Amino acid sequence: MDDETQIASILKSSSLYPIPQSLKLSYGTAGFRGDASLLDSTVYRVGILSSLRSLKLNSSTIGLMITASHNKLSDNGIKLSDPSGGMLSQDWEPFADQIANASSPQKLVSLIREFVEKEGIVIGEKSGGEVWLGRDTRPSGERLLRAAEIGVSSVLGCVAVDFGVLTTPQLHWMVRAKNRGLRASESDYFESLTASFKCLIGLIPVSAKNSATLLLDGANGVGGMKMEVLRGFLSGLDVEIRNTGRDGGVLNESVGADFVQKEKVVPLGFGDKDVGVRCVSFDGDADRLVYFYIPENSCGGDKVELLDGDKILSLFALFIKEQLKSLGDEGKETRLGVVQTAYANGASTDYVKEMGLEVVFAKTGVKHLHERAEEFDIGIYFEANGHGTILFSESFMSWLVGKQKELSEGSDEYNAVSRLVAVSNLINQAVGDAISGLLLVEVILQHMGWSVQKWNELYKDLPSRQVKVEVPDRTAVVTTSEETEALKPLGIQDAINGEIKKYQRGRAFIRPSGTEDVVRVYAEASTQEAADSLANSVAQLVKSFLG
Ligand code: 16G
Ligand code: MG
Repeated sequence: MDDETQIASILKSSSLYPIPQSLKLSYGTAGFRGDASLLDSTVYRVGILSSLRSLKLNSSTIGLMITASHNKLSDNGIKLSDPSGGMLSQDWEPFADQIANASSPQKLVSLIREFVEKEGIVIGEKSGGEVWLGRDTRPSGERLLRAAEIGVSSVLGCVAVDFGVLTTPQLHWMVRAKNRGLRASESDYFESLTASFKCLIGLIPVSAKNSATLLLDGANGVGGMKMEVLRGFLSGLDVEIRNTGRDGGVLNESVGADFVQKEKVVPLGFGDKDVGVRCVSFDGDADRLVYFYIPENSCGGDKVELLDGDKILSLFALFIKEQLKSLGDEGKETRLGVVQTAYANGASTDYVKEMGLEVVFAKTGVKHLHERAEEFDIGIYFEANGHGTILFSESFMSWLVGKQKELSEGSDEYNAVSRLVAVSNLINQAVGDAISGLLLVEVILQHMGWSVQKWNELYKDLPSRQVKVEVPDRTAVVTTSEETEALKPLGIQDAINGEIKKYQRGRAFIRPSGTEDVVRVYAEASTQEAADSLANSVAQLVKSFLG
């Protein structure tokens, strides 16, 4: 990159976005996050990176989303979508770290020059790079999006397209569709979801439909707002939307999927009047969902029965397995697999294994689960916290579509194939999507004729406890790739094993957080007291080995 015009363009625009003193950012598990007032230079620089990524990949479209998900309102962040709709390829993360932290415009230019040369990226007025931008409802979003636009267009031949307020999964879906040459606008997203939902509802065999109202907690964010739009197109789903952000509530404050899943208590706006009703919570950028209900015997308390990502995964696995069963021997040959993390409740893993499914474990973080799920014909992945989706391989899809043409309409086999095709269109295969996940849960519950309570009975969660421990250096903890065992500090795993042995159905692990400066401890056992006690002893071990 010797072109004077290009260098001048970056030097000029980067002087508009000086890096705040002592800012030290790391790309983290899913992009940069921090206090919104400090992020202008980061967003601008990631804009440049997105353009380079587009140019590297034959000018495919890249997505850049401004969001800090479930974090507080005053934070913000960036998530990137590769052309496939998945997360930015991990081999570009170190470059993201480097340019985000470059101390001056000159340093920035020299890092970019070096990288462009190494990657063989060709920059030119006519290169046609394109980056699609979206943001959540945070007030800082508009300003930061502008910084991203300037970053994108400071690379010659690259343009930014602003799609305004979107959920993170909408942007990923749109980017995926665009790069596949399909219709890719927000209304295409709504149309695609509506059509496949309608198709699945039409394929429900008997009228055992469970038509009771669903209550949605929108976390005062973008998800509730988009569900309101979608609701206008849908029939067959009665949903009441609360915490839309218009009624004075604050984004993610005592509301939303992260709050409900971690605290296991009712979000604001829900209470005694909702006992027994099926409820669902989205997180701030609507890429996570968990279900819950307030139990009969809650006696005015605020505890909820939680149906987390593991339970959603189990429901999806059951439904898909049922369809494959209708396909006889060919269905049996289909490789249906499940991907979980070490956080998956042991009872859910037992449940899917008993169903005869292959279960593999991946490191925490969507990008890791997604990668493993691609190994199957149909791969279902979920984190307990509600991030997850279903992937259908290209070869399986072409087999399925061929099969649909061969079969006679209305037969059991035909219906099963049609359901699978519709699921592949309904579920957002780019990334976990609270809206599309909700629609699939709802259609399966109607298909089964199940209430939320009946669904909850699929298995009973083992009691578990999570704690975090602040240590001087969390990177001293190194784990195996599945995060189930600690390799460092030496000796800690033996000590943890010694504790686990003391408990019936005991299981515990430690891992360094990818988003906070802490070591996380997870424990489960046959009773809550035992899980608490195991978690505490392991936390003590962490303190003594690392303190
Ligand atoms: C990020 C990840 C999430 C993971 C969490 C773990 C994405 C989109 N998000 O939020 O999947 O569960 O980090 O956080 O990948 P931790 O490392 O602090 O425990
Ligand atoms: Mg999120």
